[in-house]
Amino acid sequence: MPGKLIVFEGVEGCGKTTQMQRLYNWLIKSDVFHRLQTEGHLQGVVMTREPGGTDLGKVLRQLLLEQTVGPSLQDRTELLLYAADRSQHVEEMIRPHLEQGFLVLCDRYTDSTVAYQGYGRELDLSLIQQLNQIAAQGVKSELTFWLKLEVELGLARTQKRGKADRIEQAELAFHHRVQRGFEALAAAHPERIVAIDASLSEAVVSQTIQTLLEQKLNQWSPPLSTN
Ligand code: T5A
Repeated sequence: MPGKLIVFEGVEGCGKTTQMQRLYNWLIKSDVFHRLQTEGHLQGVVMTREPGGTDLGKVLRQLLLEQTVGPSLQDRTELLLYAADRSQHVEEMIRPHLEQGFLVLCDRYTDSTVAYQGYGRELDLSLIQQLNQIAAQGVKSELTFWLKLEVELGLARTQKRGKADRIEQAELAFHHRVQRGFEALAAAHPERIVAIDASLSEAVVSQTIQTLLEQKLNQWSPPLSTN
């Protein structure tokens, strides 16, 4: 597919949403993006997220994250709802944009299911892999920024924001298992997952991500004059 999927991952409060927005703001004004558009490599850039990247996804997001649903939501049901959200998101939003040549920036994707439902909820990892395959239908991240932050630091950041959602309220041990999931994923997929020290200031984290993406974009689509 002519487009590229770029994903942001990490534990609660690691700064994904902040960094995705900052990357978007930088990208649309950057020389590299302008060149890629002018040379016809890219059509544009869009931002999206999981859960909640489609109209159906917004309803599923409410079911998944609102505390009121918490006690009745079984772990396997939770897994299937995330898979349903992704299936709709890939078909309705991600794949069409990639086919048209867009850069798709996505806040969480398949790795979150492995980390949260696999490691966090301790559901069967091979089952999760199968479900990820069914939902993603071969659409894979080209580059994943793993914003690596201590669990306690991330939770402290989200607590400052106010009321915690259903998953943020899970026990501390759950969040540590999730972190181990991201560590295992990063070790297994060094070709795609880049760890970023998310304890640094927003501006420093942002600069690191911009530099890495710029390098990747130049690598994927070198300037025509050097071909
Ligand atoms: N989930 C998701 C699963 O369980 N399985 C799945 O398959 C999928 C796809 C999603 C939830 O669903 C779970 C994971 C999640 O629990 P969400 O609201 O999208 O819900 O939750 P998060 O993705 O965790 O989003 P958050 O908004 O809570 O965290 P972010 O996006 O990582 O952090 P951000 O950017 O909002 O920043 C949090 C706070 O920290 C500050 C910000 O200003 C903000 O107040 N901050 C910094 N402070 C200091 N230094 C920095 N460098 C900072 N960067 C940000």
